[in-house]
Amino acid sequence: MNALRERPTATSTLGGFLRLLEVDAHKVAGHPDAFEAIRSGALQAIVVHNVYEPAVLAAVVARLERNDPGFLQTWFPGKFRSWFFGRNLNLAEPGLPGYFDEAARFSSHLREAFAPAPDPSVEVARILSALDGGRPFLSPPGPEQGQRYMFTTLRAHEEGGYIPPHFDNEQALRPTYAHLRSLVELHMTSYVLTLDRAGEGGALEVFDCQCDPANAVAINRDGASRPVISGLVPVPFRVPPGSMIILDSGRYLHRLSPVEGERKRWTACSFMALSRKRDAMYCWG
Ligand SMILES: O=C(O)CCC(=O)C(=O)O
Repeated sequence: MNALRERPTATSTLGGFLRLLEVDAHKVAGHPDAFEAIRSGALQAIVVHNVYEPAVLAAVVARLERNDPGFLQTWFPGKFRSWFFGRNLNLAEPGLPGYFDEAARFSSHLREAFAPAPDPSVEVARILSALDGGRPFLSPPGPEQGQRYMFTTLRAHEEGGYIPPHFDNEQALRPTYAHLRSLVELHMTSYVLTLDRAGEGGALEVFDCQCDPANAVAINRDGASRPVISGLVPVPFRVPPGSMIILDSGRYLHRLSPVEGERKRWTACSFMALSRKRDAMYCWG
């Protein structure tokens, strides 16, 4: 018996600016232009429901809670009260020493954590690809033969954990992006797949405040031009376990509101950008 209740497809406008497509994972083949609509600015977000069944995720989260596969654990800056399984490219060492060996181990731990279900580098990639006319979604190649970046990272946000407002396009300036920048276009998007939701809080909040990729880089360089958000009411997403949101997080200012209560918020999250040849979407954590 299929444990999933299929969700109806819907489009809506939230907060007067955010155009959203909601679609069930079984129906994504009917929306091959959805990713292109994000690139063109006609859509800002897509929520895909039923990417994984609840029973699959319950087993995955139980394994993550005891770090059963032996993932590499790394941390957000302390005040964010959150950590990664895997290594976030923003927070890696410039020059990426050891990163590609870690990436190879991460990819087999990820497979193990989701087995017998396909892990996100397969299942999420398949769904994203269907929403982009069949374009492959895969981790970018590293500088040396056989190397690959981490397709994603898994994240745990504890009570009080948050991420302050930012544009993902700002990341292009980081020294750890030196090689990746040569492979991808500037504009980034992201997905966040909910593995387990916090009791309260832990919402991805999106502001009606945008900048194009080149401007995001300028804003990052010049703190004085950071956007003022007082007075803006964000659109909150508390995406249920098994569903994922794809967001134009490069262009739209967003943040993670503080997790409330003891239950951790577990997610898989990747950043994505078109390869310069436009023959793939590269995904990294
Ligand atoms: O976890 C989320 O919902 C947002 C993550 C995010 O904004 C980021 O990592 O840049």
